[in-house]
Amino acid sequence: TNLARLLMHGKLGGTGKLVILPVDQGYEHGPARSFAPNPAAYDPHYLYQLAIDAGLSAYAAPLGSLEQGADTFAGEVPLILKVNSANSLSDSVPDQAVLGSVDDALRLGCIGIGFTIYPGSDNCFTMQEDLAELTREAKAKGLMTVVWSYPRGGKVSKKGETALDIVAYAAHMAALMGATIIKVKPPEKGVDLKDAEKSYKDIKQDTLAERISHVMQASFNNKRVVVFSGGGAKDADALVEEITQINAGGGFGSIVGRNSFQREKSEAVALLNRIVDVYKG
Ligand code: FBP
Repeated sequence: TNLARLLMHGKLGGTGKLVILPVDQGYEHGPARSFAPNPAAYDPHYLYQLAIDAGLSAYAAPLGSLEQGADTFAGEVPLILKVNSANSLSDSVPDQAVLGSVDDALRLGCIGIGFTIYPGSDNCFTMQEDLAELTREAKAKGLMTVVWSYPRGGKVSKKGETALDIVAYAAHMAALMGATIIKVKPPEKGVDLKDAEKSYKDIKQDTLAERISHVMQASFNNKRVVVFSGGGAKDADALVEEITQINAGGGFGSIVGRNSFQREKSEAVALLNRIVDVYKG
């Protein structure tokens, strides 16, 4: 029912496709790095209103910012509570602190929780065990889980974080963990794991659409809902072209943070409308 609330909401309601606004970058990258390009976005109310004005499927954020508008905007946009976060001040191995709970999500009327794992990191087993426990509780209480599956550390090279074999592996692990929605980065050409070349020799990967198609294959042959992140600031036409390929490859949608809230409001809504139109076909 909560997944349906998301899939029936906004401009993509009923199409089976989705676009989510995620705003946890203030925590992950720092406030000025995130919001200086468009200072209005320091205000959590602005972010709620952006998701509403653009007719997006859902808005995802950490506890403090969701609490700032959950009453004012009650019922206007499905909410996802991002329950864990990394920060850019720490120099430890890639890790996230769990800062919110399933009960917080219920209290705020959210449809689900969001959780990041860093497969590869020395802390990945603890993160995955935390996710398993929270997923069990979320499902028992009727909430969905959105898993940000971002390989990082361990055998994964810095450049390899977005290599095709690594992204497909990340999506597959999230599927096996029972994620309702899987979030990965758009895959690039090439493999990163030493012994992956052989397995990939017949997998087409020249175009982004082909690479997306393989990620969808790794997600139980298209049976799981997989969405792709927008990444750092990009030219609008380049982002729309990237999303056209994601759609052509069978991706279910996008999570677009910086490329929306770092633009001035009317420009952001215009770009998000173009993205929605791509997914509407
Ligand atoms: P963007 O569209 O801004 O890339 O947001 C997606 C996201 O997953 C955010 O939720 C998160 O803060 C950020 O990217 C993390 O990216 P990274 O770990 O690469 O810094």
